[in-house]
Amino acid sequence: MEENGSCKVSVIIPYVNEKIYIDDCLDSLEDQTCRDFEAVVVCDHSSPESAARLRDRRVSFPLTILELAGSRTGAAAARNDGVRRSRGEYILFLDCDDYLEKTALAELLQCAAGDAALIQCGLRETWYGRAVYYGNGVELDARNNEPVSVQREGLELSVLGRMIRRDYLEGLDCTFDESYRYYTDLPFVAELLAGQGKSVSTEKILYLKRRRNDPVQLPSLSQIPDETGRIREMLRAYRQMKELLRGEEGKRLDHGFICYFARHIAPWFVTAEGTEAEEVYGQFSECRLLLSEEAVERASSHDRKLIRYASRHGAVQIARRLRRAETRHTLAKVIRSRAAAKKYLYHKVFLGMKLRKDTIVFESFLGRSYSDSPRALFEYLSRHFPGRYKCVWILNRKRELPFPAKCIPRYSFRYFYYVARAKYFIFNNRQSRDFVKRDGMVFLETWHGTPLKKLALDLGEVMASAPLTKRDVYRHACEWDYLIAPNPFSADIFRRCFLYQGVLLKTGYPRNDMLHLEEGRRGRRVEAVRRVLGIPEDKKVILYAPTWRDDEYYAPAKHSFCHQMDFRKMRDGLASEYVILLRTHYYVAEKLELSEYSGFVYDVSAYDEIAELYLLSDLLITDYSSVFFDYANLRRPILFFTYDLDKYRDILRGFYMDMEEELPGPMLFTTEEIIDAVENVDQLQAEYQERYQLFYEKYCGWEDGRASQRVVDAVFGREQERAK
Ligand code: C2G
Repeated sequence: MEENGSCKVSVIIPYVNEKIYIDDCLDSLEDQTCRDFEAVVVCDHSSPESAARLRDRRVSFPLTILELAGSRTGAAAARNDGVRRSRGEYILFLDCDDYLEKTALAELLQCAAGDAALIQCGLRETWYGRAVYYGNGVELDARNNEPVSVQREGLELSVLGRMIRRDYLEGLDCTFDESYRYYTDLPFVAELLAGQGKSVSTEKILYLKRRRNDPVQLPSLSQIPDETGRIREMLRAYRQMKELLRGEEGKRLDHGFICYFARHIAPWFVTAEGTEAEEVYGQFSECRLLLSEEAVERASSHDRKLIRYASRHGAVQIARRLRRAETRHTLAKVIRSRAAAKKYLYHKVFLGMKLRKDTIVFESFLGRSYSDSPRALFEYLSRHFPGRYKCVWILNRKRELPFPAKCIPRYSFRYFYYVARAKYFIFNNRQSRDFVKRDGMVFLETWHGTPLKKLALDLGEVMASAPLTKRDVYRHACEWDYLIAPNPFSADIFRRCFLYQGVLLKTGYPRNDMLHLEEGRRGRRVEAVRRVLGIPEDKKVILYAPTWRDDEYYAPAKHSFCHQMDFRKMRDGLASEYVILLRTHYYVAEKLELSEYSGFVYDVSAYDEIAELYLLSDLLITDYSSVFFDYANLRRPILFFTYDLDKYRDILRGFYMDMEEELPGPMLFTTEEIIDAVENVDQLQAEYQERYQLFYEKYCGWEDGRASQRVVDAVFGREQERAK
């Protein structure tokens, strides 16, 4: 920075309330190899808390924080004020949720070579913040981390990743048009390009544009549900840009317009109504007159036909044409694919049939097992109200059930039939994407564990295969009528992490009723399980039940698992007294090769009911799985094999509790430590006795063996009352 306050680059950052992003943004400036810059953050009516977060930041570069005054708002106004109040020879706009590579400013300046007016770099879209993006042992999914070409096309002209020489900008008297909300960049960049200043670029990716994973609580402009507003602005921007751009830029613009029409405007007409549709069509017609015939000729056959049709017909006819095309397309799919045929029947036929008032559909762990709270509730209902309900179990592998029920595989024809027509649903995970909640349906979500690891909308980064999980979870939770909480801790978290509005059943978990059976019945059940699994009578049992890793997957809900327990050492140390039941998480698709340890390690991953394995085992080893909250009901020893604690806590998930303070057993990091702990388990039990008691009171206090009854009374009792 010079004496007079001028510097090479001014980085202008508009900011509203995105306090979770601003640290990464400013850290990336802190790390710049070029030090000759200033940052100007313009607060757009930020909340006091967000503004305070910003002001509390200590930085080693000149940082000016401005407030947008009066009623002016939006990125355009913030950027204009930022330019006015900054002093740099060059200007770079950085969104507050984005960040720069540490050599970005140095490389852009080098590229400028002193005389370029516009300097552009490569930009990459990523779902992740810096900690994840720069590694820390996490494999980033290429699909979720997309490079965007340097020369973005047509209507995608963005100011991001372009550095601008101030005297060029001022010479053109170019400012952002503050009447735009969504596409403020477009006319601005068009004006810069039309100014014919020397333009240079580097392919190198220096700008990281962060995609937002929480469109519910913190949507980006493109995620705000206002397609109409965006389309109207785009049509306005096109006309403005058309006056400015000629030659190659003009051609790209027209090409972009045709694509935008086919992808956004034409489909919008299908759901748009009345005068609004007519007005947009009017705007489109004006744009159409400006569009070059050459661009239309060059468009893809589909886009060319569509835009020509749209030139001669109104909004209603365009919508009709698209609907007909959609129907043809769907029917062609239905003929080719059974999956499409099932969905077609579901939407067009089954959903139109009457609800079956006595039918209950049960699903546990995505149809992968007959287990958990849905099983406990099914057995309770069948025992206490025999014949009262028609029960349907979604089960991918057929089994003999102890009470009458139809078994149907997930996504079979019958699945779609019952899911469309049943009145009641008892699921322990989320419903499928296709599920349509009809009036009169009652959805009881049991969920499947007290959360240790951060969940749903409480997550920071989403490391799982579906980056928009938060949006999906929220949509699903809006359809739940009842949700079970196993303890007060979970009740608080569930309300918040799902933004849940329905009835919260503070009952404890039906799945844990079994753990409170009286001694005799419990003993008989244990012996039966021991026989089925072939576990020798004279051996004590260790249940090892780890959870899944968000970043290790083949596909959604199909994860890999690379176990870190050295079974050879475990066998050498413990086989005379113990056997191990290895139970992988239901998301793990891998079949582990364990033949070498036969007679010592038993793979019980396919066994339906983990609670029966709890009963059989003498001690539990887990990592971050919720299994230990349930196991604690038995007051037996628990060890935590947390070999990847730092990564799991800081990158993959984060936790709701301080594990060092609260866990009812020790955290262990190597196989040797586990063997040692097992050998001294009685001593450990004594050491952890007090903590275990506190843990038990806090997390198991509602469990007394009668949760199923409480849930059935609350849900079915209430629904019967309503029906009267
Ligand atoms: N589970 C199992 N075997 C494992 C791990 C889990 O049978 N090896 C079952 C248990 O019933 C457990 C449930 O799956 O309670 C949930 O497993 P978690 O490991 O806790 O992971 P997740 O499915 O991500 O659920 O609120 C709880 C969270 O949602 C965690």
